[in-house]
Amino acid sequence: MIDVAELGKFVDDAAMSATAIPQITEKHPDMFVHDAYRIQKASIDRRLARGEKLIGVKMGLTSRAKMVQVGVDEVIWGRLTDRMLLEEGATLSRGSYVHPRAEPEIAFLIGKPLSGLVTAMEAMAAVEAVAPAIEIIDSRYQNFKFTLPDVVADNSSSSGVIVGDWFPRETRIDNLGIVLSENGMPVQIGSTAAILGNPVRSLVAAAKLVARDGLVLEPGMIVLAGGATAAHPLSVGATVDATFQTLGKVSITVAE
Ligand code: OOG
Ligand code: MG
Repeated sequence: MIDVAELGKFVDDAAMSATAIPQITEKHPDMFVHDAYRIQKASIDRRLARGEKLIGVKMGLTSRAKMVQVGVDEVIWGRLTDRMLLEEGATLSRGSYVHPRAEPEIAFLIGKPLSGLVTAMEAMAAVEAVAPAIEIIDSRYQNFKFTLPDVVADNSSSSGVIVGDWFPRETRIDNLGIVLSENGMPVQIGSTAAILGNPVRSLVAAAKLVARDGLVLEPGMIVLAGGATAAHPLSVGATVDATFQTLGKVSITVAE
């Protein structure tokens, strides 16, 4: 039997103390993805009860590069809270994470309520603005190893979000070159087209998946479309920049 509340506390405690934990499926090999989403919600409800605010959702494993990197080939989602927001150019503390990685992403700012089965045009009509972004992911599992239900229970590794300048909804985001650099050296090169062919498809998927949990993407919420390249590990002393064709740069520096 899966104890949703207890496992929600297990992943929440791991995130709060930056402690690596064994995969839940070691003890519960028969855990369903459906149970994992209930654990995710239980862990985030604990954060909300402590005063954090839900600010949006992140999509994950929406590019081939990401699926290959973690060995899970299904699109997943997680919840973002205000505590995960970092300022553009901020310095993060390596010690607050287990094994953080950076991913170049596209962020959508929701302008009108969005949920359920929608077309790409309907999804874009609900968007207020788009921006370049970096997501900091930090699986709480030992060695960054997990199965599909494990990663879903661990809020799809959500850990930090840095959003760059916002651009109007009409701005092209379908095939923009991206260079992810560490201390000026390119470490990942890609295109926003790697995100399901076009990041808007990730927003369509977000609307569909959150609806299953009775959630609506509300005005003011952020949706992260998923990493366009493999994620890059963050080490102390690194300044990581994601530069997007026409959208500019987002950066983060890592201290002890
Ligand atoms: C799972 C989260 C994936 C993305 O953008 O694909 C993700 C992980 O790789 O830990 O955030
Ligand atoms: Mg991501």
